[in-house]
Amino acid sequence: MAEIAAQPFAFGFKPETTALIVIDMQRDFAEPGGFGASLGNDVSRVVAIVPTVKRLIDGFRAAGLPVIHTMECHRPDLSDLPPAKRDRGNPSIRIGDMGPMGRLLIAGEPGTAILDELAPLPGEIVIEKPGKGAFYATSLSNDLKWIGARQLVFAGVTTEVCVQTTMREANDRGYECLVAEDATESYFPEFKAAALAMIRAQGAIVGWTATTDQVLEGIA
Ligand code: C5J
Repeated sequence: MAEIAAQPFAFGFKPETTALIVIDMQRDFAEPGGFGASLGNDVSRVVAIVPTVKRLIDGFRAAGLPVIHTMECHRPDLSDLPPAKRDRGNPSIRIGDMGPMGRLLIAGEPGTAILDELAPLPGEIVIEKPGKGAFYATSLSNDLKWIGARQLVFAGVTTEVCVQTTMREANDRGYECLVAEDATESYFPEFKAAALAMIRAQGAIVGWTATTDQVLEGIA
């Protein structure tokens, strides 16, 4: 077993069974006029982690390890968008409505795309997910079995919503999960801190946390 220096203790992994999952690094969460901004959030915190996420992706690619990307999005006919999700709260525009970057969080629209700097390479797995968790109503379970993954490293946004939900889903499915602390972000710094603390509490009850440098050192 190789190791990544991590909290609350070293993360053991086999390079041949380890994959990176980058959650929802989409224009809709990072740019003015997108879904995140429609909820009243300041998106600058998300933009700030892009170089770190890129470094992590580049490290996995250089080590020959799989990189999986997720995108939160819905079908154009909204058949996978429950009214409970669309109608909640009081956003400036709702999922499916036309915004400055196309229809909000709809597959194929410009604003729904992954940020150019972090774009998937041909052949990398891209999961389009209608939920906050990446296992719900997607092929992720099968894809991970197919590539033989057992340990998962997570990056992306937002820490306490889609990243943490997916980590919890993965943890319950028997994967060992680590989140790269500085390659994930929230619109709310206090939520990020609490999510990271929750994940690694009680002897890594959901998983481990480590810096991007620690992950890259471990997989090099
Ligand atoms: C949210 C996400 N926050 N990707 N989505 O609605 O975390």
